[in-house]
Amino acid sequence: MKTSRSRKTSYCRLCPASCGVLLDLEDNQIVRVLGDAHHPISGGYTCAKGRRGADLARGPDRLTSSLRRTDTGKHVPVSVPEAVTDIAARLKAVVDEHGPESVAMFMGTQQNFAALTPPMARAWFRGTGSHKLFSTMTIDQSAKWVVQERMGTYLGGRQRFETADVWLLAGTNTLVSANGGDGDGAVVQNPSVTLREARERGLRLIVVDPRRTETAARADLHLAPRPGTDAVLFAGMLNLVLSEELYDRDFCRQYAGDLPELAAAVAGATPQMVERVCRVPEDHVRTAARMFASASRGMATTGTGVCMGPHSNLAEHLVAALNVVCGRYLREGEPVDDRSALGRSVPARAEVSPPERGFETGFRSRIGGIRAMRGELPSGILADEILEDGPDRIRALVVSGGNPAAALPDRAKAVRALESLDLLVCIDPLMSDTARLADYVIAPTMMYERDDHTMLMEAFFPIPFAQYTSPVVEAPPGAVDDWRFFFELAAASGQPLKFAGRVLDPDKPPTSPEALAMLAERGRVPFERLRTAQHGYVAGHSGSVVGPARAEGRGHRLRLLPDDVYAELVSVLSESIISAEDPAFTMRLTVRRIREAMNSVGTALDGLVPGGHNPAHLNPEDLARLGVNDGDLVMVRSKSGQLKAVARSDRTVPSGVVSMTHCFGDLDPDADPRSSGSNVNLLTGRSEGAQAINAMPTMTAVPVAVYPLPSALAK
Ligand SMILES: Nc1nc2c(c(=O)[nH]1)N[C@H]1C(S)=C(S)[C@@H](COP(=O)(O)OP(=O)(O)OC[C@H]3O[C@@H](n4cnc5c(=O)[nH]c(N)nc54)[C@H](O)[C@@H]3O)O[C@H]1N2
Ligand SMILES: Nc1nc2c(c(=O)[nH]1)N[C@H]1C(S)=C(S)[C@@H](COP(=O)(O)OP(=O)(O)OC[C@H]3O[C@@H](n4cnc5c(=O)[nH]c(N)nc54)[C@H](O)[C@@H]3O)O[C@H]1N2
Ligand code: SF4
Ligand SMILES: [Mo]
Repeated sequence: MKTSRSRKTSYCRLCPASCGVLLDLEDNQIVRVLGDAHHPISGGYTCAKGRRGADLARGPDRLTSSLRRTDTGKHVPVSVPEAVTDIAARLKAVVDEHGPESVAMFMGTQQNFAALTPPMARAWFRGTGSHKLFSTMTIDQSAKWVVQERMGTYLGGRQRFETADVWLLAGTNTLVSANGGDGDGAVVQNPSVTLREARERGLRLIVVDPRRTETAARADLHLAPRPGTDAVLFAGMLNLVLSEELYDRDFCRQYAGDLPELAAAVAGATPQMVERVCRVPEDHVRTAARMFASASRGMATTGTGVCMGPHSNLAEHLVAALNVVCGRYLREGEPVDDRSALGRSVPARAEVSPPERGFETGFRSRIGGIRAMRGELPSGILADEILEDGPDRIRALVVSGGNPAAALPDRAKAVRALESLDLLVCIDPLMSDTARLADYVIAPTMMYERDDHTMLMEAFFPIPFAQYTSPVVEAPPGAVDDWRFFFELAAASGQPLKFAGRVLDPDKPPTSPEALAMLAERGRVPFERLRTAQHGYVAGHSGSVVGPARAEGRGHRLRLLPDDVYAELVSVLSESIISAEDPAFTMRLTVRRIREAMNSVGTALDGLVPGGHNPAHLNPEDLARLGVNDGDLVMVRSKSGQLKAVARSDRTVPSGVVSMTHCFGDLDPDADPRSSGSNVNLLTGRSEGAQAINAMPTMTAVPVAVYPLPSALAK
C-alpha cells in the first residue's frame, strides 16, 4: 500500500517558548518535527527535546489507557468513565468522614501548557470546598510572589528586553532553560539568536551565576558569586547605586517608600564585604553596579539560582529594589507593555498598588502556621500536610501534570507521604514516579493530540501573539483530554463547574474549540481568524499608553524595606549566617537545567539525554583532589540525605561546587545511577532550611560533601 504523507503546522508545548513546528506525517504518524521558519516568534528554532516531542507520545512509557491499582498493588487498565465514577465515590467517602480539607490538588508544570487544563482543574477544585491547593510555583520562584506581597506592585508595567540597553540575569541560564526570569519574558524564544541580536544592537549583558554557563559565556560581565550569597551581592550593588547617587531620583520620589532606610541598611554591604562573602572581586561589583545603573533601560531578572537559595525571599526583594531605585518601569504616556492577545488586557497606570501581605491573612495550615498565598499553600509543606496527624490531614490528592514524587524536597519523605494517602490520582500520559504510586492513573492526550491555544503563555512572548492548533494525530483510544477528566469528575461529584465566567451544564460538555473560544472571548484576536492563522497571529500593539495615577492611588508607595525584610537583611549582613561553615559539608550543591529534559519529561526517552543519567558536574581540580575520574561514581551527602551519582568533569563549574539537574533517578534509591540517574531531592529537606512565609526549601547552595565510591559499592 502507498504511504500517505503530509505536513501540518502546530506548536510545541513542552515549555513556555511555544515554538512553531512543522510536523511531517506518514500514515497519520508524526515521523519528523521541524522548526517552522515562518513562525513570527521562534523563527524556525526548536531544541533537542522539542524535536523528539512526537517520540514522547509513542515511547514504551506512554499510557494508552487509564489504570487502576488493584489490592495486590498491580495497575490494570480501566475505562475513563469507570475511573471517574470510582474516584468520585472515593472522594465523597473521604469528605464525608474527614471534611473537604482532606482533599488536595497538586498542579505541576505540564498542566500549564494545555490552555484548558488549569482553569478546568481549578474549577473542579473550587467545587470541593478545600483550601489545600499546591503547585510547583512554591518549589520554584514563589519568592517573586513574596516580593509583590511585601513591596507592592507598580501598575505601569516594566521595561522590556526588546528595548533595553542593559540586562542583568541572575541565577538563570536562559540559553538552556529559555527562562530568563520566570514570567519576565526575557530571552525565551530562540534564545541564542535573541541574545546575539540584542548585543548587536548595543545591549550590555551582566550575568550573575557561580557557573560559567552558556549564558555567562556571552556576557559583558560575569559575576560568579559563591552559591547562596546573592542577598549580600545585591545589597552591595544597591549600596553602590545609592551611595554613588546613580539612582533615578524622580521615580523614587514619586513611587518608592523607605529609600533613606534602605540606603542606611545596605551601607554595610561595602564592595570589600561583598568580595569577602561572595568572592566576587570588588572592582567587578563596582563595574556591575555602574554598568547597570548608568544605562537607561533594562532590568535585573532572576531564575531558580536566586529563588531556590538560602535567603531567597530577601535576595529576590533586593533585586526588585534595584529595579525600583533605577526606575526601570514604564512612565505615564509611554506605550504600554501589552502582550495580551487572547487574554484580557489590564489598563496600565503610573501608580503603585500597595503591598497586601496576603500571606498574613490566607488560609492557615496547621503545619507551622504557614498560610496560603494567592490561594495556594506552599508545596514545601505538602508532605507534612499528608503525614502529620490532624483533623484536616490530607487523605486524597489529585496530581495534574506534575511529578511530585521526583520534584518535592526530601524525596524519601515525599514518597512516604504519597504512599500513605487513602487516594492518589495522577493525570499523566507517562508512567512517572508519581504515577507508579497512584491508585488511579488517568491517561491524558498529549500535545499533538489536542486542540489548544497559547493564551496562558502570552507573558513569555516578546510581542502580542497567539496561536491555535487542532489535533494533528489521533490520541490512543483510551486517552482523555485533561480538562475533560476534570469536567467529568465535577459532574460525577455533583459539583458546579464555573469556567470562563459561566457555570457549565454537566450534561452538555462543550467541545474543546468551544471551551477555548470561551476562554479567549475577552481578548482582542477574533477567534475565527486565530483558527485559520497557520503560523499564529501577530496582534500588533494596542496603541494604548500608560495612564495617569488615579486620585486614590497617588499616595501609594512601593515598600522597599518592610520590617521583616529589614530584620533578615541585618542578620545576613552581620555575616555570621552566610559564611558559617559546617566543616563536614564544605561543598555546595547547585541547581541547573539541561537542554535535553524538561524536568522529568524526556529523562526516560531513549537516546535523548546523553548517557541517560544526570551526572554530578564537578571542577576537574575537585575530581583530582578526590582521586575520581570522569565517569566514576561518587557519593554526595548533605545533612538531609545522600545519593550516588556519576561524576562529570566540567570546567564551567567552580571548585567547591557540585552542579546537578533534578527529576532524575529511580524510585529505588539503591538503583544504579548510571542507568537512570540520581534524584537530587535525596539531598534536600528540612535540615537544609526553608524560607519563612512560603516554606520554600533550600534547593541550591545546599552544603554537601562528596566522596569517591568504588564501583563495587555502586549496586
Ligand atoms: N531545557 C530545560 N528548560 C527548562 C527546564 C528544564 O528542566 N529543562 N525547566 C523549566 C522550569 S520548571 C524552570 S522553573 C525554568 C528555570 O529556569 P532557570 O532558572 O534559568 O534554570 P537553570 O537553567 O537551572 O538556571 C539556574 C542557574 O542558576 C545558577 N545558580 C545555582 N545556584 C546559584 C546561586 O546560589 N546564585 C546564583 N546567582 N545562581 C545560581 C545555576 O548555575 C544555573 O545556571 O526552566 C524551565 N526551562
Ligand atoms: N532539587 C530540586 N528540585 C526541584 C527543582 C530543582 O531545580 N532542584 N526544580 C523545581 C521546579 S522549578 C519545578 S517546576 C518542579 C517540577 O515539578 P513537576 O512539575 O511536578 O515535574 P515535571 O517533571 O515537570 O512533571 C510534569 C509531569 O507531567 C507529565 N505530562 C507531560 N505532558 C502532559 C500532559 O499533556 N498532561 C498531563 N496531565 N501531564 C503531562 C509528565 O509526564 C510529568 O510526569 O521541580 C522542582 N524541584
Ligand atoms: S524550546 Fe524546545 S521544548 Fe520549548 S517549546 Fe521550543 S522546541 Fe519545545
Ligand atoms: Mo519550574
